[in-house]
Amino acid sequence: MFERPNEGKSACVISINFGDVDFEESVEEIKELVLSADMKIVSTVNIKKSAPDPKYFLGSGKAEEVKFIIQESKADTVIFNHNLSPSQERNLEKYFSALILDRTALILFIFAKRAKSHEGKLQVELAQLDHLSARLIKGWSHLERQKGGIGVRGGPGEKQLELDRRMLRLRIKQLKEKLDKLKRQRTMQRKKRSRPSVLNISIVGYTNAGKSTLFNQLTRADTLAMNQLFATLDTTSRKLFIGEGVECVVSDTVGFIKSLPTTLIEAFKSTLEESREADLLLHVVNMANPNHHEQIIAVHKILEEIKASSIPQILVLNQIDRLDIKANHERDEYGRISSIQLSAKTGEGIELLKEAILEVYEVSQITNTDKFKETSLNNT
Ligand SMILES: Nc1nc2c(ncn2[C@@H]2O[C@H](COP(=O)(O)OP(=O)(O)OP(=O)(O)O)[C@@H](O)[C@H]2O)c(=O)[nH]1
Ligand SMILES: [Mg+2]
Repeated sequence: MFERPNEGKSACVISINFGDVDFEESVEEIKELVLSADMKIVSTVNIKKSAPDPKYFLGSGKAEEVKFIIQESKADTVIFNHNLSPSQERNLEKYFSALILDRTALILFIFAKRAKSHEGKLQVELAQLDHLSARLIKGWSHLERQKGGIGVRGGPGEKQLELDRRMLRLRIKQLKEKLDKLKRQRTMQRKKRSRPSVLNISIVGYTNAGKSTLFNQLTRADTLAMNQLFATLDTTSRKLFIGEGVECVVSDTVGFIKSLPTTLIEAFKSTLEESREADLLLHVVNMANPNHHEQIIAVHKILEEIKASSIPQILVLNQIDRLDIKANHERDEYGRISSIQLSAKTGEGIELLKEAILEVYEVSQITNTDKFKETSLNNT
């Protein structure tokens, strides 16, 4: 429902260092996000500050300097590498006379561009409306700006605002109902498909880590793999046979990112929760990224949020070809393969990964037999 006024637009990107240890990496990440949104970066501003300013986030003195930079560089969109409150966003928009996008809005925008499936589109719309509803207050209405959106004309008077809010609530309710129905259908399909002899594998990890490349390498599929954040939005599944005809279903999923907006986690819950049903998670990490430890932590956090953290996990330390490291694996204290260093691109180490999957399969068969016994006992 959002217009796409930002495509090909000129952006000024602002990052504020509040003493964060990973500031430089976060500056790189926001740049990649902006480029993934197909915008041009015409100026960047990095500022040090001890705490955010309630009115302009960056303080009024700095705001004046930045205003000058925005005008000089002819930026029409200002992107903050942070999340802003609705009032800060409104104040900045007035002061800079430019479109303001905070981190969440930017990620939402990229998701909106990528969503292809019916469900994906509904999920993005729900997240956008959720983000919008917090911003729908007197004197400033997003709906007013987004002509062609919900179709509001005229100023944001009280009556109009109440109408906007009511329309939003109604649409949000509709979307939730539709998504619930799709979720039920999906659960039923999954139940029909799922057999204890099949190992369900979900590939998870930080965005751009190489999940789709690994998926293609494992299943010889042709899923879009690009040097772009959030290239994959819809879950794709494929069969894979390893060893003596052991059947696996491998799923490629949406990438995670540090402080993934909660509106998105909520909206994408059913897609994200698919991973919760997996027997095994392949957690793909881009080892060549200097910030990969942080990314591992961010992924663990999200896995916890979607209650998938207790599923067996193999850490796939990917992109070894960029580091001149040989394929290798490590075992945990129980002798299980816990991590594998490989290259999804060249295929080096893929065989090791398949062996590890087979090991997990054998263990899962023992557990399934136990489960089967339990259900039989319960049924008698
Ligand atoms: N050199 C090298 N590049 C890799 C490797 N794996 C992935 N890449 C590259 O990294 C980029 C991202 O790969 P994808 O497979 O799209 O990553 P993803 O995790 O699916 O990303 P999203 O779907 O956007 O979250 C692409 O340009 C790949 O070619 C690898 O092992 N070595
Ligand atoms: Mg992908």
